[in-house]
Amino acid sequence: MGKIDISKIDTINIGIVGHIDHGKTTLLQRLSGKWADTHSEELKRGITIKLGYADAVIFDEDGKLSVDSESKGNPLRYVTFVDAPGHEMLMATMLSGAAIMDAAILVVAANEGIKPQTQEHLVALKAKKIKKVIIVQNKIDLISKEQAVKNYKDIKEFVKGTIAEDSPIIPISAQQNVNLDKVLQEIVNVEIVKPEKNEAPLFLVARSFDINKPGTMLSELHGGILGGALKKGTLKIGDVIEIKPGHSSKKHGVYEYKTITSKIVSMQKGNYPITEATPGGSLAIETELDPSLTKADSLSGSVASLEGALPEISEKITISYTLFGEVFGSGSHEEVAEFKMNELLMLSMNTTITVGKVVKVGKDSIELALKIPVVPLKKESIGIARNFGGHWRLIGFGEII
Ligand SMILES: Nc1nc2c(ncn2[C@@H]2O[C@H](COP(=O)(O)OP(=O)(O)OP(=O)(O)O)[C@@H](O)[C@H]2O)c(=O)[nH]1
Ligand SMILES: [Mg+2]
Repeated sequence: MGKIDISKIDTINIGIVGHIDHGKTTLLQRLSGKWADTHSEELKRGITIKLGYADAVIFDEDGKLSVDSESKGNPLRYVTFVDAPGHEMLMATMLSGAAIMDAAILVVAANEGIKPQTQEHLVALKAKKIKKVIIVQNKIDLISKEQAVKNYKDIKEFVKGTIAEDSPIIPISAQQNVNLDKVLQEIVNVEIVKPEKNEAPLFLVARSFDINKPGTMLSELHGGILGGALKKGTLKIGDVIEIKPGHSSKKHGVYEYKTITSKIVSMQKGNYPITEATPGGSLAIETELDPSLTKADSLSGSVASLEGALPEISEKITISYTLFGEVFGSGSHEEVAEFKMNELLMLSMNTTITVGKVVKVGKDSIELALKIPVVPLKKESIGIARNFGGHWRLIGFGEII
């Protein structure tokens, strides 16, 4: 990657969502030069299972946009693409990914049209309060001009009354590199929300790792790393942060959670070291923690802030809710029934997923007893899913009250 000063350009996370096989990972590969499906099961089955990540810098060379690392042009934006799985069983993973997206590209294969997860992912973006959606009609190399026009009209009809009503719709072929500069232009057009001053920081942990190679000398060991997105406020090197729910361990068959406190040793936006972080894009934080505490995503789903700023974790929450008119994920257009006492719901909150039992049904709110406790941040948006024959389908969204 060319030499750029990351503190001088905007950083943004762009999610790539949509129905299975519509070409999300291919598009990410074309935009970033990286193939995100790397897990053996993903390669074997040819589908995305885990969230994929890839970084790119968008350059402007005499009005032509590119992500060419050799570009002598002007760097405009540092983008981290977050690739979501389209498989209907992996909705929870998609929702956790949506928590760290600043904006999203909804991929619709023009030869197949609107499919169940096209719908479900679009409502998921709404549930996660993502305001900017770019729509691409992919695989136009496979269809005639008439079919492309028909697909465009279908998409226009589909987005009526949704968050994507005024979204740009760009015909592309990810595989044949058609119109990808127009996608870059729309990414550059996404408005960057400036952080409010003096707000307590809120960092969502999407990944956590141990970056040390086996056999590293003790004096050269790096502390545990947290990867994710800063949603609010600022963080600086030297800040003492608190991570909740934190470390989980099983005692006598019951999970216990312990808040973790540590100091920020270093930070990176993409591949660039920074000293102070503001929202927008992905952030990696090196802590003083023993890396065994952060290895293998053990802290993903936690949230971090300055010491004392987060509420206590809770196994009981009350949420206000809005139900969708129909169940989107299955394609059956079934109506969403009201909540019932004792039914189990899957909740997506920040980057975490928990299952809760409905213990009280009010007029506009429900009370839930959770299996995994959460940090009950007020006003944080929650995706609500119900089980239909073994599949969690998104049925609405809510907020902790
Ligand atoms: N003809 C054509 N094929 C494409 C295009 N984009 C992607 N494909 C093919 O479509 C298939 C699926 O592509 P992926 O990128 O893996 O799809 P995905 O949306 O990431 O799939 P999941 O992650 O499993 O939801 C692959 O065989 C791609 O080569 C395109 O523009 N034109
Ligand atoms: Mg994929």
